[in-house]
Amino acid sequence: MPSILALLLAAGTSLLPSALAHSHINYLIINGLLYPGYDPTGRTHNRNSTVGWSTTAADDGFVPPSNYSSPDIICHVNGAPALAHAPVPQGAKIHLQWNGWPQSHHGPVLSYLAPCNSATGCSKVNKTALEWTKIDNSFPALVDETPSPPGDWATDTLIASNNSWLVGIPANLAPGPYVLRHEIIALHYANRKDGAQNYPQCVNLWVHSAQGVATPTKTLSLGAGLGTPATKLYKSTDAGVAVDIYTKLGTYVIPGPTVVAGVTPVPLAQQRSSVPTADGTPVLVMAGKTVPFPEPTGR
Ligand SMILES: *[C@@H]1O[C@H](CO)[C@@H](O)[C@H](O)[C@H]1NC(C)=O
Ligand SMILES: *[C@@H]1O[C@H](CO)[C@@H](O)[C@H](O)[C@H]1NC(C)=O
Ligand SMILES: *[C@@H]1O[C@H](CO)[C@@H](O)[C@H](O)[C@H]1NC(C)=O
Ligand SMILES: *[C@@H]1O[C@H](CO)[C@@H](O)[C@H](O)[C@H]1NC(C)=O
Ligand SMILES: [Cu+2]
Repeated sequence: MPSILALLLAAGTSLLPSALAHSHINYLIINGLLYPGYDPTGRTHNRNSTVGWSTTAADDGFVPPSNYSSPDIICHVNGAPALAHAPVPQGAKIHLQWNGWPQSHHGPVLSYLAPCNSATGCSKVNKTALEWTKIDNSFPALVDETPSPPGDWATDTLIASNNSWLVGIPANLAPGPYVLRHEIIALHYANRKDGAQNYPQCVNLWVHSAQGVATPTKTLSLGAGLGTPATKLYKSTDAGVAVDIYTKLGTYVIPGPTVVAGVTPVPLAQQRSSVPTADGTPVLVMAGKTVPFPEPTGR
């Protein structure tokens, strides 16, 4: 598909189907433990063991800039909270496994956290009220334009990492329930009106203190005015959204707010060494309680 797309782009045609191969997060791995994501394309889910938010994006499609102020930009089309949370120690690196990614769909890879501020977690959270803080912007998203644009982007690193991304949870993040909003912005059509494509994916996490690690001196508390509602993250006129990646850019302005002070994303160079193994028995957090992992269905 990428080569056909490249040919069609080169020919300047507008006869492309609107829904080419897209993707979702199939699963995540935290310290060797695997948690199922939500597959909108028809897999049967045991909602008790799925930490990925459900969506109705059955075509694995995207949210366009014209919908940046719609609730669909929060956690994808009709996004609804997962019941379960993956427990994650402060400072852990989370491996997010996308179900493939088309090479032509160059762009940045972004990650945000929003606290749920509830003893029962995120399963009933009001998504419009979530305040998002950026913890990763894939800096630099545009890696190399040689020998010719569009060149090498964060998505090319993601593809080279078996379609995965490593997100570091800040070591000093206040324990509790959070939604992780992970997103790719594909820019292959961003030179057209309303052409950028946002692929947001949400998963529930329950952050706890890491055993055997000194308590961080300064706790990172998110939300309460520090974060941004997802419907206010981007504008269709943003320099990093309305952009022609087929001309030489030199630099690229990553959309959205900057990464919160004191948090260092996993560098691009370390993304590629991310080949995880998953062989442990995970537990989940449901309504604030740690529970055994139910039999997953249709993994
Ligand atoms: C999900 O959990 C609820 C509450 O514990 C239980 O009643 C229900 O049977 C579970 N469903 C599945 C499919 O495991
Ligand atoms: C944008 O949002 C509107 C209103 O919710 C919806 O009807 C439309 O399908 C959305 N467009 C896309 C491409 O998702
Ligand atoms: C959800 O949050 C939004 C934004 O804060 C608010 O306007 C709305 O009333 C809330 N909805 C419910 C059902 O509480
Ligand atoms: C690459 O990802 C696929 C799922 O898309 C997975 O089945 C496979 O085990 C992964 N390979 C490695 C080396 O992690
Ligand atoms: Cu596509």
